[in-house]
Amino acid sequence: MKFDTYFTMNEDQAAQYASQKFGHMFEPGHRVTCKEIGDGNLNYIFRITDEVSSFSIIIKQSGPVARISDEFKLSPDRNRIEYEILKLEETLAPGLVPKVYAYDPIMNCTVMDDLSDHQIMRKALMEFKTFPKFAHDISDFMVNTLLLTTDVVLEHKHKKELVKNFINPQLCEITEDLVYTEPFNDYKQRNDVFELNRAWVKEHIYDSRPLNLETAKLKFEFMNHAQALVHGDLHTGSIFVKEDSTKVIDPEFAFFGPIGYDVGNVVANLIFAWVHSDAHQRLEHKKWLEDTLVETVDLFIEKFQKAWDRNVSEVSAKTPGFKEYYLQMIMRDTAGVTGLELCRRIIGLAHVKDITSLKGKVRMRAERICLTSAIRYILDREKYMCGTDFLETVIACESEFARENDE
Ligand code: SR1
Ligand code: MG
Repeated sequence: MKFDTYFTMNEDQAAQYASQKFGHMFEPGHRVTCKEIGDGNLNYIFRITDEVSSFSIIIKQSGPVARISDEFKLSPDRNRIEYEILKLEETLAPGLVPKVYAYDPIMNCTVMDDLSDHQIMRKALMEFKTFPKFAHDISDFMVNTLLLTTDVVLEHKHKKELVKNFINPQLCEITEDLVYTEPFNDYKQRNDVFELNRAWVKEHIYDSRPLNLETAKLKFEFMNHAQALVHGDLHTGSIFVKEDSTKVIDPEFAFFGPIGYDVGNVVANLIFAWVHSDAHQRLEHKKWLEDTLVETVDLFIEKFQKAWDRNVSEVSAKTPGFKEYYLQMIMRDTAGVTGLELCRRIIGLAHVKDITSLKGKVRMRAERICLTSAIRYILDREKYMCGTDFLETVIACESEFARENDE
């Protein structure tokens, strides 16, 4: 096999491919085995291990359709986007992304570090683990990859070149459909709503004119506000963690969009972990998540302001008051996206295990706390200025649910 024509590989073929194309990365006399370990919605992840030295690498291959459903036809060029972005992010946020070694535009594969000493954060949080460095690391990652790719920092023509290079229409279309459109009207009839909340969702989400109007506004902001190079899918399934390390993976949805898209995804996914810990009565873990949520938002704001003062030289951006205006816009978008992500993972096609692992009334309650919070984040998004503002909403919605249901 020459691997000079694209096809999607099985484990044996991936092992052969690794030996033939990337044999130089292993010791002489290596004998590689391969296991497909992907559990995401889109790609194939092959772990290639040398049985002699135990050294391993990851080969990520993108297929022509999504794993979750072949309704989604996708250009395998997303692999190039991912490779180039990981390279760029390593320069902007050193140590916070996996190292990438090669990209093969024929087989649509990227070769990168095996992070098997880390764990996917969603899974780790569902096992009630805590990560003391997380808020520091993720706020560093966001400030550095986001502020430093805006045109308040970059030379304007250079920034426009980057916008062109990372135009990502198919993956953006998935987000436009799955995050911004379908959860609010089910117009493609592929939402998947938990039975005990179906009537509630119809009344409070599908039939809410104010919510439909505000989410339409947010959708066109997402499509038209080329503010910074966003990761585009920064949920806890895109973050690897261990006690002293955080690595952000999977930037294939990246494009120039609103900064709040990334920050809001992080906040919403901490809230999913929070309702999960609450459902299991793991109150200490729940408290750690509350502190982490507040700290993540507040550190983001604090570091963003400091990085702004260090890096911004653009003449208009230096106008007194502009930094505060800009940050307020980011917080408003963050609140909107927090609400959108909470809705879409509960109502839409692509769910999260924090919620789907819960059963019966426990799941119904967790979903309702998320959804009532989501509505507030979206409708009142101008009011969110700091971490505590975000936390107060979920706590208020939890209390209201308890009152209304005589708990
Ligand atoms: C068809 S892809 C569904 C979801 O999986 C990805 O991780 C993104 O979050 C996308 O929305
Ligand atoms: Mg992904």
